Amino acid sequence: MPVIGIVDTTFARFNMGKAAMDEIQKHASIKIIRRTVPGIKDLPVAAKKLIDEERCVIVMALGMPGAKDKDKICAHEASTGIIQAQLMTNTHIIEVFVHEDEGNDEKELAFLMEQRSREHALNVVKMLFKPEQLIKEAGTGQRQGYRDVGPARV
Ligand code: RDL
Ligand code: RDL
Ligand code: RDL
Repeated sequence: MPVIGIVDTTFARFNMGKAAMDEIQKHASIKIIRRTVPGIKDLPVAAKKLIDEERCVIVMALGMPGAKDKDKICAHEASTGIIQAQLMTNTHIIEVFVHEDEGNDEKELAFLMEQRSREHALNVVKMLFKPEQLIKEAGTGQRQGYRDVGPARV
């Protein structure tokens, strides 16, 4: 039976890991190993350890880049690290980032963080168990958190 890994951060202003775990458990009875690290730059190695040491077949890396310029740089660095960890392990690490300034207020931010975590958790379930469902959704303008934008029309 495959194991799914989840890593989130204490920096984030919403419990993203909890939402992701809850969503996965609604759709699949599967073992989940969860880790929490301080911030997004700590996600790549935590995800890699879940793959190398805990044999996770896919990992979700969840976090919240802050609103300042230095946070955006930090997010880019974290993203690059997450991609590197994927290439080193030949394993998907689904990056779930919600930028603090994506929400117009705290309520919208919390909504977005919960919704994006849950929708990417569903993507993980599909990648593992229903890859043909993702092929059906190809080119349909899916978004996570926001409303889907749909296909471009001619
Ligand atoms: O390794 C310890 C920290 O450096 C690490 O946790 C960083 O990811 C923390 N951090 C920053 O240093 C920063 O400037 C974070 C952000 N910005 C950020 O926007 N979001 C984070 N961490 O999750
Ligand atoms: O690993 C899950 C997602 O992080 C990954 O699928 C990203 O490529 C999704 N994504 C963004 O997070 C983003 O900020 C995409 C875009 N922008 C984009 O412009 N086009 C995409 N994905 O195809
Ligand atoms: O078009 C509006 C948004 O889709 C766009 O601003 C995205 O870049 C927002 N976004 C992120 O910034 C991100 O880090 C998204 C994701 N991750 C994501 O995983 N899925 C999204 N948007 O739909």
